[in-house]
Amino acid sequence: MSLKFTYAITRKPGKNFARGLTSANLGSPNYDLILQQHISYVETLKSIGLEVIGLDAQLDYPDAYFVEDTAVVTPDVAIITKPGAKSRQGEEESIADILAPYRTIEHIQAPGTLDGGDVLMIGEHFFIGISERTNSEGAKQLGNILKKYAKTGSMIQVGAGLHFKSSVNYVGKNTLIVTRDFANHEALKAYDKIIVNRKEEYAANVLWINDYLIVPGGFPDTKAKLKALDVKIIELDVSEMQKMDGGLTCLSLRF
Ligand code: CIR
Repeated sequence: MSLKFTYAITRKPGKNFARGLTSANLGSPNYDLILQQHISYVETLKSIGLEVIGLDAQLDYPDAYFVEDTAVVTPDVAIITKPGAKSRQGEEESIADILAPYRTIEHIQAPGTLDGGDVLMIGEHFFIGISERTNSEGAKQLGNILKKYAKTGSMIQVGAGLHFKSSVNYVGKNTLIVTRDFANHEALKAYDKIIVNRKEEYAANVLWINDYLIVPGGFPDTKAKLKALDVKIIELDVSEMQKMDGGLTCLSLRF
């Protein structure tokens, strides 16, 4: 199972990005530094062969550079989400126009809510996290849309952490990187696991893309564990995104 991505959509953080939602308590984020980190992220995606569709900042929506939450893109269809946080509802509207030339468009409808950060695609199957942002109605609608396109979906409770992908990600070779909470989860038993230690839980959010693994800088224990996978690892500093509860996967839509 190795899906090759061609495009990535990203959005520049706005000057007011620090007004976005956060529970991180890691101090105040710096605008110049987040811009630098965002440029490095975009350059990295380009360096591994992706065509990047870079969007301007959306000042009405300080969290809008976390574009992953606005859509779920499969090889056949782009499902435009209904973000669960009130302050983010509306971010998804402009994304539908960007994706329309590439995919059939479907929509999650109210009262369903769904954030892309809760959806993990592994080949033909999609795990859909039920979280503070994604409700079971939104997850059910996504499951029904996926079925139309011959894909399967299953729901999984997120518990701690903002999104499902804050805690669980696919890293190739039938392997997941997971926080301790998901280490023995029945629904994930078909996969081998790399378990991050309690102090490095943030590092469960890694981005597996075209045989590269992009990992957040500053998590040596997790990096050492991932090295055993024998994949090409690229480390990126995303400290300012972490301060806003976001990470590597949230910063792009890959398709
Ligand atoms: C939020 O709370 O919505 C943003 N500050 C962070 C979103 C991170 N997105 C993601 O994990 N997919």
